[in-house]
Amino acid sequence: MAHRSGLSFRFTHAITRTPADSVSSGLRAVDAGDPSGEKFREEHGRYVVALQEAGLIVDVLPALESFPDSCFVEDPAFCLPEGAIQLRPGTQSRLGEGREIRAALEAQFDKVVELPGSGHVDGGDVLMLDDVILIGLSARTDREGADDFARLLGEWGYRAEVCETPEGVLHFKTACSTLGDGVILATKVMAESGFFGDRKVVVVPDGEDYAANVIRVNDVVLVPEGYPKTLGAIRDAGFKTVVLPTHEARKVDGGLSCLSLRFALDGGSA
Ligand code: CIR
Repeated sequence: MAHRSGLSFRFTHAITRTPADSVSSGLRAVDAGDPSGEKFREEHGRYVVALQEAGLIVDVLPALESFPDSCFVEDPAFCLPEGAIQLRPGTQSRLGEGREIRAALEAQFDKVVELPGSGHVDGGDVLMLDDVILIGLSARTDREGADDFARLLGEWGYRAEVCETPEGVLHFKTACSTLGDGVILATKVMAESGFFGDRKVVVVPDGEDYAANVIRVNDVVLVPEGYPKTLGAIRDAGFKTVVLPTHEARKVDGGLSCLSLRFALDGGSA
């Protein structure tokens, strides 16, 4: 795959979904109290505005009460400039979310295909860089799904590599993000994994692992509120930042990347 400068952070559009009240029963590894739908919608509103201010046209889909985790739209799909892939999330309560987001993908892309085979991939396990797409095996993304996804990406002209998400980490991108311009932000464990080759890695300072999940959107990096050491490290590396509250999302193991599908249409990734 040829290096495509900006592929991983130059975007024109995003898809999001309003958090439902049922998010109070969203999946989580550790119970830190239920998120409130109302407070989550406030935080989500600020997130949508931040994406718009970063230059994106944002499609905000209506809340889906029957799927408590459906505001985490990153997991049931993956978007590239050429088209979108409807994924098959790897946990029972989220399996139907791929079908639910299909129409929104078809409204944006001429080409929409479903992950082949019968394996599972959560979009949270897929890290797009400018020269490779990393797919993390996890409790949600299995070997069959990852291999079939990598093969499909290969047919579309992309190089994909399958990696092992460290034990105890929900999704690959729970522990790392691209800051763009060849720089990765990663937890210490992830930074030491070897997945990032000789790329520059900004290591998340001790005690702030949650802040490894940020998103670079055009000229800014969106960073969760409450992680001053990570914010400083990202700024020191030369990036402009925007801080956003993610307190409700965090209660159900969600972060900034999970809340949108971001993509470039009409050559916006060039
Ligand atoms: C879940 O466990 O599926 C949701 N409560 C959180 C999903 C977060 N998504 C992501 O990291 N991509």
